[in-house]
Amino acid sequence: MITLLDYGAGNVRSVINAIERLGESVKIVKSGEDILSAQKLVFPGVGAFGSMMEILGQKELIQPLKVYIKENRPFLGICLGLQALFDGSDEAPNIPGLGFIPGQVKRFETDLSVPHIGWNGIICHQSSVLWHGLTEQEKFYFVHSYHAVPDTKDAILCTTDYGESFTSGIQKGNVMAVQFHPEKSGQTGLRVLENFIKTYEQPILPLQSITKTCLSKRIIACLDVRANDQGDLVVTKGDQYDVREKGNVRNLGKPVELARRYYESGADEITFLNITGFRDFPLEDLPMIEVLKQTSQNVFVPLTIGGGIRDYTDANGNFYGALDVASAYFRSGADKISIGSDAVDIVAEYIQTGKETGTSAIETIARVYGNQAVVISIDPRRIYVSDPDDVFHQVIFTKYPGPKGENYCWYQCTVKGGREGRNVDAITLAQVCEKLGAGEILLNCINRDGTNSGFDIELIHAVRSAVSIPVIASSGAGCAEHFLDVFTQTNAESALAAGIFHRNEVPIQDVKRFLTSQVEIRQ
Ligand code: 1PR
Repeated sequence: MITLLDYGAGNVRSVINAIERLGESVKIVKSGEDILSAQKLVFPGVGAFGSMMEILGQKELIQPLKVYIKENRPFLGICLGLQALFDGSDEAPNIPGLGFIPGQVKRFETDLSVPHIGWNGIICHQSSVLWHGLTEQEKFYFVHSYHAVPDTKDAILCTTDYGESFTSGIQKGNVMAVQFHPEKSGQTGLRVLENFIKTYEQPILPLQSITKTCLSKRIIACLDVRANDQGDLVVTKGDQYDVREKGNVRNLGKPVELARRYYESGADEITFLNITGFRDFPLEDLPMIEVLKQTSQNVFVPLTIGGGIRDYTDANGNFYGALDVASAYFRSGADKISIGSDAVDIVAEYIQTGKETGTSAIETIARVYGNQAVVISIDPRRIYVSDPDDVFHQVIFTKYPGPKGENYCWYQCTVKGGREGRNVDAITLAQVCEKLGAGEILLNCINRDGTNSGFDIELIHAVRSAVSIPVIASSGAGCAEHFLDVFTQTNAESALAAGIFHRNEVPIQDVKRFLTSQVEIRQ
């Protein structure tokens, strides 16, 4: 029996699913007594340090946790569950941590994008039961903006490089904690969890073979999901966002099955877009929540879900905030949510008033679940101009002139799946969303979507250069070479494709095989 400390933020469903997959049952902590009577305690933390410590305090769990840890009983902290062991965090300067390891949690200071999102390696410094079956070549999934800085080196279990070398694991006796997410790190992560759950005789140290770790570029499979005309939830795919062929919604498979296939084929992440979410409110459109729940039982890489995340009042006058929708998605197994149409309206209002309201979907969700959990999905379309001064938008010079020979274009943001344009450009949208607390940009391009003609490198380069959060390049992938193009010609951290994966034209393994030795990739 594993006792799990769920203080109410983020995706503990994945941790429960992973532990149950390993054949163990899970007991959720309801009171301090449950901590004190635990045989093995797992503490997955997500969100922000300050709110985590406050909630632990309100629930009177801090003292029992301190007692449990001091007694050197088996403990595995994950992500914020590692940071909590320290004296405090720069993220919430006046709120003390558990003070078990002397040191402070600090924000990354690097030119690289922050949050540090994706698959990175570890260099082991201590023997541990956690390392059974590992070779030190493995990659784990990280997602965080802050990292722990211990005062002394004795508790450092492993380190990882991201601009600087940082502590990615600590161990003091039976108290262990990792900054990465084992429950989201595929088979390798499950092995680490299993090593904690099952007691091995001796701690071991993997063969030391690497001296530096490197963040991989991520390959993401995207599933656009909607009900077809028969009412079945299907994965569909548009051609420049038109998902109908001869009047019918294209049906490329079942969402749960396809997601599982992509996980098994090596997808680094899976994204679901509920593409009719703008009209079918997700809390009334429960099949999508069910898809997420079922997927997270079998898929142990990060899941993002988008569609319909906005404030909503139903026919009976009941109000639901965007945070309620996001919370339902997180509880069902999502690690990140993506906001499309609502982000455009939020930014349009911001441009008019110049003020942050503190109440937008981006701000409210980021406050509770952390910036890394908020992705902005942009659906831009090219608008050509002859002279950059013709419009107030951020304009780029293009190598591919418009129909009248125009040498410039801006990228108009659209809402409702490209049905309506707004007077906001994609570069400004990305910048404002970063300012409001978004942690990542999913950058589609209507002109390229479903065309197999390659990513819009000009758009991706322009947006990635304008923000310091990670960018997912999307739309237009037609062959493995297109992934190499986007990774070598822009600084995008990841690339997403749909059509070529769904139709099995270019399987994920082929993309990865092609990129190996040219780009850092998770094998
Ligand atoms: O506006 O917050 O409700 O979110 C709706 C979400 O649904 C948005 O993220 C929006 O991008 C998406 N969406 C809405 N309509 C469509 C459509 O296709 N008719 N899909 C749609 C957008 C774009 C990508 C696609 C890539 C790669 N799909 O997700 O997967 O372009 O495709 P490719 O590799 O085949 O070229 P809200």
